[in-house]
Amino acid sequence: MVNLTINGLPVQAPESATILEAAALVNIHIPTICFLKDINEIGACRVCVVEIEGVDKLASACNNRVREGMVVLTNSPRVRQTRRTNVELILSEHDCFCATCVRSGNCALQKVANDLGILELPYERRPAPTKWDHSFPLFRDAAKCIKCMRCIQVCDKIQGLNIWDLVGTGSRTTVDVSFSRKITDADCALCGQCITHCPVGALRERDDTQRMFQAIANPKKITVIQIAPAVRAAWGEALGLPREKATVKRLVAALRKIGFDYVFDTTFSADLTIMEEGHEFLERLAGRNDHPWPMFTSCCPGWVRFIKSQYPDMTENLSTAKSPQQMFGAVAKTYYAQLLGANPADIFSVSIMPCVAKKSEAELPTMNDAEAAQDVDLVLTTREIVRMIRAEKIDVKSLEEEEFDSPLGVGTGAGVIFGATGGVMEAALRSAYYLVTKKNPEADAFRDVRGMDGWKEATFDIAGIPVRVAVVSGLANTRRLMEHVRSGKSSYDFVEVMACPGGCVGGGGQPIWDGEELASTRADVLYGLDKVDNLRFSHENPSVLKAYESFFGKPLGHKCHELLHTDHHA
Ligand code: HC0
Ligand code: SF4
Repeated sequence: MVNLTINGLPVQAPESATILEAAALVNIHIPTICFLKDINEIGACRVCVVEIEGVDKLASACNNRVREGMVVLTNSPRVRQTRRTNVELILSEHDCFCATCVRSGNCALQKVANDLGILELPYERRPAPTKWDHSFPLFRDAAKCIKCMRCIQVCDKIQGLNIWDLVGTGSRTTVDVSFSRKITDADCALCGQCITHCPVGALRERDDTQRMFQAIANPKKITVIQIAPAVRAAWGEALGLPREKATVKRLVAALRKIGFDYVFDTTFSADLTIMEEGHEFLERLAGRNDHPWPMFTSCCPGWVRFIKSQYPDMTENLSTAKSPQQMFGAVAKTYYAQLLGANPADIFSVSIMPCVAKKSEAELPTMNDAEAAQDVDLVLTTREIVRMIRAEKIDVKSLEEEEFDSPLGVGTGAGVIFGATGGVMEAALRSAYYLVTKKNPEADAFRDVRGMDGWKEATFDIAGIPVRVAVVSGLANTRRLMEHVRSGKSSYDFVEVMACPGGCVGGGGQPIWDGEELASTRADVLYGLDKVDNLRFSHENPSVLKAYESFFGKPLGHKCHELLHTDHHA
């Protein structure tokens, strides 16, 4: 421990602490913009400058460590003036049209500028012009970029993809797609982690809310919406709802108020996915087809984009099962259209996802096996549905909970935990065990694959067969695992991969809490829901069983192959 003084207060801090961390110990908060713990500690924005007695230059608090006897001032007149000038200079390079910015009210730069009482912009403003392919699901607005480097660092350190880089020199230095590539050619996985770690509005998803309102207003369209597992753990955050009030049933009520015709649950098709993928795994295990090992899950489109661009030779290892989102879309336009007696072409199938990559998954040419164009017509992120709720001025606090529609609104706890890293694996193992032994395991028997570790391994005994599994999240972790698998250093039977750290709960389409990682808290919500669910096994979902009985036939049967599986090569 070292002893120092900050603003006259004595502080004891660990030797490894930065000035920023030491100040927080005594509730002295130093403003930051570019700082991201363990990811971006470079002092680029120079908003956290402090004065250290005996040192000429002001120092950035985020990346300077404490020393014995240090005397620090965080708000001296010199610090105040320099911090203000630094923020004014950042603003001079930033498009400050806050009224039309998606991050207004949730922007680190806006907050610091407001807090410092900057009411005029003294420097000539030079926002960079912007050019972007507006059909791509991820948008970058160069005029809003403040060159904090967070996107570069997150993509590099957490996702191992290096999509972003610094380009240009001198005053023209800016951030852009690396190696002068277009974003569409850059192997971007579309995980959206750069968006959720951008402190301002320079990165965002393509906004599809206005297309959605148009479809709702079209009397010819029957809007059928599905809610992804992880959305239920996060949608209320940005609307000021306490977690216990932000139930999925209250979201169902809000969606009906907006005007969606039928509100369903992706957990239904998560259970359907387990039936298909579980049978597929057992077929591969029995050597009844010639796929290479291990089998990889295929439900995360960020991961599927990653393997296709980085390890194309291993694409064969992916399960052929479509993701729950896509299975749901196919079911909506076939089985459900039949139940409704509707023309599939009149069904407008929509999903709310915690994910940006899901927008591109829905647009894949291979995802249109249903009779009426794409399986899923439009994908909204959690943030977009929050914006729609706001636009409609729906007072979510006063809404009574409402039930999902039937029959595609029935899902199990196994489907709910899909939204957290390890959840797909756990759900699959619960059902694989049953399919092999004809007995249910203890529902929590496979809990060893839970938790936020980026790479987890376990071996489970299923009727005398040792099944070696791995669960990985975050693409840099995934790359490490892939190299181990490829070189033979690690050997598994079944591997779950989610592109976003912590799984979909930490997805790139979720509400943004600058500098905070909420994946773990949200995962706890999902595991809590599973724990109290009456149904915890996908193979016991009555709606799924009925769908097989009356429409799909057997798992892996002809109709299933046609509608619920895909060719990842195409
Ligand atoms: Fe996920 Fe999914 S769990 S990928 O994170 O498998 O987006 O929540 O909807 O499709 O179910 C996302 C979340 C889903 C799908 C499911 C899977
Ligand atoms: Fe999307 Fe989930 Fe994959 Fe992230 S982990 S890219 S949110 S599907």
